[in-house]
Amino acid sequence: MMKVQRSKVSVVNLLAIALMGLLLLAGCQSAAVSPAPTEAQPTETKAPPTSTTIPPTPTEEPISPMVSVVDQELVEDSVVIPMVVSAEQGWIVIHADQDGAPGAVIGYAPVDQGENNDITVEIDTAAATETLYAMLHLDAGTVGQYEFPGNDGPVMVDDQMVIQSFALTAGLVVGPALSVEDQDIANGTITIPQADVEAPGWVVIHIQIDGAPGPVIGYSALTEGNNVDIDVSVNPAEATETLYAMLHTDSGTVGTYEFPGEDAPLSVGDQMMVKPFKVMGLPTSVIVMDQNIVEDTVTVRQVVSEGDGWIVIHSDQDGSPGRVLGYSPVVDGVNTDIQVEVDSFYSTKVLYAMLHTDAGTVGTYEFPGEDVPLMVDDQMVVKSFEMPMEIVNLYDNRFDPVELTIQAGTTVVFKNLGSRTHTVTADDRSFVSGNMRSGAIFEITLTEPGEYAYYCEPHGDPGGRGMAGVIIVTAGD
Ligand SMILES: [Cu+2]
Repeated sequence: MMKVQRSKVSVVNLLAIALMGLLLLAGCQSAAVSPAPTEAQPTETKAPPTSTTIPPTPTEEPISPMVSVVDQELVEDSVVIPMVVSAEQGWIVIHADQDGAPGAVIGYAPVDQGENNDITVEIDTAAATETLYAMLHLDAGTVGQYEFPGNDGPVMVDDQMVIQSFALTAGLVVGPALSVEDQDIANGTITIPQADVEAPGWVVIHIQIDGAPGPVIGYSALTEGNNVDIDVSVNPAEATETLYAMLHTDSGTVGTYEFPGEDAPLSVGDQMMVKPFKVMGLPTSVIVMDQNIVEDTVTVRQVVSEGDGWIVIHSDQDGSPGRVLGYSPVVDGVNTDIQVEVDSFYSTKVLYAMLHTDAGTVGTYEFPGEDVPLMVDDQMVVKSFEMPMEIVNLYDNRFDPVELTIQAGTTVVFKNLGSRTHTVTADDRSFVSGNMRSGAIFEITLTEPGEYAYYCEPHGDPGGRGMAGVIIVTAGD
């Protein structure tokens, strides 16, 4: 084994010597014939100029502010701006689109001097539009505090804003959203700052009754998506001091407001989209709803008075205000839910609430006398209202009206305005008043459709003879 190894070593040594000789020969040949190694030469030529020009270049070049954007999906209520280059500390501000131009600011984030990458900006998604604008603003006021309107205006380069628009390709859920603001109503227009809907709808203005939305006094159509500064025409004399803006659907005939009907309030979960707001500058006015007299009391919902005065309830006399049934004092300005005690016996189905002055002895109602109706532009300030109940008067010796048609469920009040004693007795005796002296009242509520003949026992007979009448009850709503 040892011998074999030795002989091998000597062979290897010989081969190594021979190879070295060959390499040396080759080296001498290549040096003479082929060109020098390619890598060495450029390094030698480039090195000298680089070393002399590096230090001054970056600091002397001015920074050109720029914003680059990409269309993107809205993720976690934020957008990402890939790159912003700013000459100084500033803000990247996201604007919503308004009529093809930058509108409301919906988010912002600080940027440093120089290049900023992948800036995440949280935005108000309720106010976001499909098209958004990323705009470079200064941070000129208190550093780190976004002041706009104020010191932190847009960065201007050659009189141009540094701005790029981009689109939200997905993730933006439009509405429903609604915002309101307190405002002056004097011009007859209410402005709703914002209403977003997923399909065409309506923004509807309700007055306030019992602390909740009551009758509608105006509405405007909404287009699908984002709606801003929506004007709604209303009659200020019909407006309560607190109004409600409510979103309704446009479910029936599109473009026609149908409520009561198919254009019901829009709900999110179990919640209606409704917001209260206050109005200033209400004109002298009276608001009163149809109502029955309950416990000799009428409620007037709102009186806006010019000076102290009285709200006076009148009965109807041939289509105009007649006998005074009751009154309550009102003060200068807005009065809400005024209870007026009335003499219900002399009430008519139609009643009037009229604003009178308190011109004589203050606090004493003097009419006829000095407390005359308040006149605004030669007009009385008066509102008529109706009692849902029906009235049949008993005279000597007749019923008035003789024939009455009502809907099922309506209350009928019989009042003896005559001097004698009468009765209201159904022919089939389904209702019997008993003796009604002068001034007596008898009430019935008929719920079943049909024809109900009745008579006065002393002065008539069944079958419509003498002092008799009939009530026709139709099916209710
Ligand atoms: Cu009679």
